[in-house]
Amino acid sequence: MMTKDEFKQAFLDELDTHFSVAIDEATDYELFEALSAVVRHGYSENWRRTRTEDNRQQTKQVYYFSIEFLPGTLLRSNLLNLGWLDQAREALHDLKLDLDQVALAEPDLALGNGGLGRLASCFMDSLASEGYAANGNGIYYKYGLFKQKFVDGYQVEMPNDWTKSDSPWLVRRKGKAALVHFGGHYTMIEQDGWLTPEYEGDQVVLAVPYDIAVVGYHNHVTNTMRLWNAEIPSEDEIDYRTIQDRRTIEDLTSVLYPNDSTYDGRLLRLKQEYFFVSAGIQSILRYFVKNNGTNAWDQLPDEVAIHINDTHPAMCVAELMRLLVDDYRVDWERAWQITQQVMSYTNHTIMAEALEKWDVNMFRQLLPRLMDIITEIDRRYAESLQGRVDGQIIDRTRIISGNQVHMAHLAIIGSHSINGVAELHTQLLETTVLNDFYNLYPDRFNNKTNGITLRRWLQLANPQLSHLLDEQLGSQWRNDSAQLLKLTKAADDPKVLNQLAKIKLANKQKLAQLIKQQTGLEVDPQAIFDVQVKRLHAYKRQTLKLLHVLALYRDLKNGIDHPKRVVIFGAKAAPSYVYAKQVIKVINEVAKLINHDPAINDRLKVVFLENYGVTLAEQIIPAADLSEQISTTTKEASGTSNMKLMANGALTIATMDGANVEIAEAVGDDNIFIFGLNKDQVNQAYADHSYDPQQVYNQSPVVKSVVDMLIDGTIPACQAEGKALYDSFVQANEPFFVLADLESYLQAQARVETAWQDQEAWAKRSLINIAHVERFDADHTVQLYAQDIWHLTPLAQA
Ligand code: GL4
Repeated sequence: MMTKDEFKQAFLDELDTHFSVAIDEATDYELFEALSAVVRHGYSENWRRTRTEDNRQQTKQVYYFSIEFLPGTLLRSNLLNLGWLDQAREALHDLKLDLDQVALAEPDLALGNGGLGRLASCFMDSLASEGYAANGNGIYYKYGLFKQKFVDGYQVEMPNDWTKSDSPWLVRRKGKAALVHFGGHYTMIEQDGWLTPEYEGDQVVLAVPYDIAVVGYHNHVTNTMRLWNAEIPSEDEIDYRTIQDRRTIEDLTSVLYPNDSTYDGRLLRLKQEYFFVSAGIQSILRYFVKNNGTNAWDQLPDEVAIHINDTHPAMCVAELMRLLVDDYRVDWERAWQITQQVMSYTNHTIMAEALEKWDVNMFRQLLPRLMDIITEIDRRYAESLQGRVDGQIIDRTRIISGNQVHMAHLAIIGSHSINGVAELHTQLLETTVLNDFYNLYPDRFNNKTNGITLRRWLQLANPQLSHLLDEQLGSQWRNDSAQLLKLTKAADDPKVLNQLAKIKLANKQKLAQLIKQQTGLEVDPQAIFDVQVKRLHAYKRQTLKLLHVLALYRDLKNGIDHPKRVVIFGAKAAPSYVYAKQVIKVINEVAKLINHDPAINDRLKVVFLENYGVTLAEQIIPAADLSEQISTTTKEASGTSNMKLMANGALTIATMDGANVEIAEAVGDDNIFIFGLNKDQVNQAYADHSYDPQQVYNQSPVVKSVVDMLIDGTIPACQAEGKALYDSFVQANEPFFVLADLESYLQAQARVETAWQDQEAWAKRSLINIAHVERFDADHTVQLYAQDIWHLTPLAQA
């Protein structure tokens, strides 16, 4: 344990050692670095010991392969998990410093796009906290997710050169580097009776790991997240003398999600995928061989689980086969059995564009040996089913067909477990997208509904609410979220409800300050804070929210009153996603119009905060009254902002999509606002093309009057974009059912307004939401993965 005074001394010592400055001369970043040095001392022994304990106990470990991670900032979460947060806060306070202020100097680690990457980081935190030996395996991108700015209402992307700030959390481990080979060609030669590939003309890249400690909560366990950087092998330096040459290697890990609209962009992405897969698997096998020698391969599944997070790391299947067969000379059949036992795969979306397929020729050129291994896996797969099932099923499920490599098929065929991320999503996988595979291998399919780490999303983001929970429940809920259910006992206690309302108001005041700082806008903390934060995508329907805003504006202009509301958006659009960028432009122009219209008199404000990311989410979410989860039913695999907002007492307005279904089940109909088409109606409309948006538009005066505002000159400065949105809504077979759901959505919003009138009843609903978030605690989710899929037992703690 560390006392406040010890912490203070350690901090001052670090400041002195690193920068030779006194507190009042130090910059915020220097203060942050000194703090992080104290924190590193706090976990370094645990980090080393976790590794040696894993080794000594021969604990089975999971390797979570993910092309994205979104850890955000680590200072306060490491302090929390070490059990030092309060002492650090007080020590800094004594020194006239504010920990939260200093913590703002830390840039977000943003090596992912959105929900998928953030889920990976929540899981890392939960796995360490539950005492599992778990390793993240990903890419050390030089440029993280772009920084978003708005210029004239348009999104502009700025490079995020995060490595410039020398993150104190990363440890470069050159000694653990691996070589990854691309291109060239090979011939099989016989060596001691074994056919072995001999390569020629290939390019060799050095993969150097940067490790980040993942500190478990109050349990002395510290795991590793390993990010691989592409470098020039030192023996090849001579061949890479020009900057141009060096770039061919260094560019490999430069950018997160290269633009895939060009051949070169796609090739680069494929290279990135193989790069971190090969380096990761080589390092796993090296460690295994060090401990077990080269004759104990049957034990591999007892010591190693490899998880394929979405299709990007699906090559894990083929790469493990390649290394076992080519390098370690394991028979194909035996290697295949081992591979299937080791691998498991999570599918994160039913959107077709995310089920990756690669052109066979491109694949072969970049990875000739791997292509042949995949061809052999595919041949044996087809052969094993021949005569047992309908030939068409074989054709539809093969890995290679139509001159393409189907990565999801590779992941499924090579894994013993395939899971979706919410009950509805898994059911849709089983009955539609992956139905053939489900019929072939029903036992491999299972659901693991997503979860969030309540340490970051409740304890750190909302200290006041956490304090109230301590008062009501004792502090046990911090270790065991099931305790939160006991909060329902206080659902009718006016004192508790009042405290809850006060905390929400205080959080809203804080957010109002941030909004003022960043946009210059004044917003009233007494208004409904209505929040939609997530990536910008047609299926997530920020457009529906926009149409609601327009409806409110029209009403207010016509003297029809509504409760005061502040609508808050946070969303990045993919740089090449034209439609999403048009939506941003229109929202920004609508915001400008409404916020400056004196007739509105502050009854409605629209705030689009720039550069949404983990840290901004931590500031917005605790201040939300209403959580917008309004995707087209069947399209959002799970969602996780829905869970974060719920944890902070926001009420949800939602379609019955993704994990919203389970949230509704947990809180009950009275405590959520559900609207819109259900899954059967949506699927029916897809099947028989019965959705006719033009008809909805013509028949509903409400719909027509709102949608027309996009093209009748109401909104200045975005004629083209307004028209683009309008056209998208009325086009034949419009796939996101915006107009179909609009009236139902407006009615649900009317129910929200009625509910808002009774503040105590609102607070009661809020309390019930908080109590039931225990169902979406990632600690629980990873336990289920560990038991059902990876077969891990927690480390016996030393
Ligand atoms: C996503 C889903 O879209 C999202 O619903 C889900 O919560 C998340 C984590 O499972 O995965 N799939 C992809 S691709 N990106 C996501 O955010």
